[in-house]
Amino acid sequence: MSDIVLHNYFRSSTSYRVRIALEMKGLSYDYVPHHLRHGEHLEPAYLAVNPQGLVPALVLDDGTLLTQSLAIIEYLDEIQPVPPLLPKGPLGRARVRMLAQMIACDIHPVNNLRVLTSLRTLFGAGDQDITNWFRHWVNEGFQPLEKILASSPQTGTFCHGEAAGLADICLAAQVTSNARFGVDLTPYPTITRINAACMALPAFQKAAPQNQIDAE
Ligand SMILES: N[C@@H](CCC(=O)N[C@@H](CS)C(=O)NCC(=O)O)C(=O)O
Repeated sequence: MSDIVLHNYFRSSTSYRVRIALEMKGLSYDYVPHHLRHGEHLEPAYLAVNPQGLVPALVLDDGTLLTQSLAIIEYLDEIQPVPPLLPKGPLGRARVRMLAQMIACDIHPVNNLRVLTSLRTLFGAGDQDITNWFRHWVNEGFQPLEKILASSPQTGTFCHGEAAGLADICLAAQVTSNARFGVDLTPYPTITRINAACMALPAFQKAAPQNQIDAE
């Protein structure tokens, strides 16, 4: 039994973000899967853990609940500062948070399972409509992200310099989800290059959806 319990789902990109951070920090944790497609995250037992009915949720040994992947990752970064997931200076920190939030706040929420499900149930969307919707919102976010990354001298092997951090975690998790919807990455050479650099790192591989106990 670890001090940290992670409620999550192998395919969830926000769960993937937290798993990457845990692996990068070398923190051990108990993995509790909840099958989103089977609606397990909406059952009373899980709502008693996280009333929001979303994964990931981190439960600490004193019972403290933490939700919201970015808040969880920043907490992990503070309790285990090595390797750092944010740069030291205020401007660098703001830039990395900006890049992370372009994905976490402006792409992921509109492509979440419950949104895609509502498109079906409220508006009769079919599989192709859902795929088009998903691709549309990724492209809306990736076009400016590519421009910013490609034009900034602060971009290095990773989103910010030569070490992977919070923005890279969000980028790699989003690119992984994109694959399920066949998003064409050809227009995004910088994002593609950074994703490849991330996926060469053991933490990103170990945390990847296909390597989890609930993978299908
Ligand atoms: N802002 C939250 C989003 C969490 C979230 O939406 N998780 C998704 C999986 S990636 C989920 O639980 N979806 C369930 C649903 O949409 O019904 C975070 O960053 O942790």
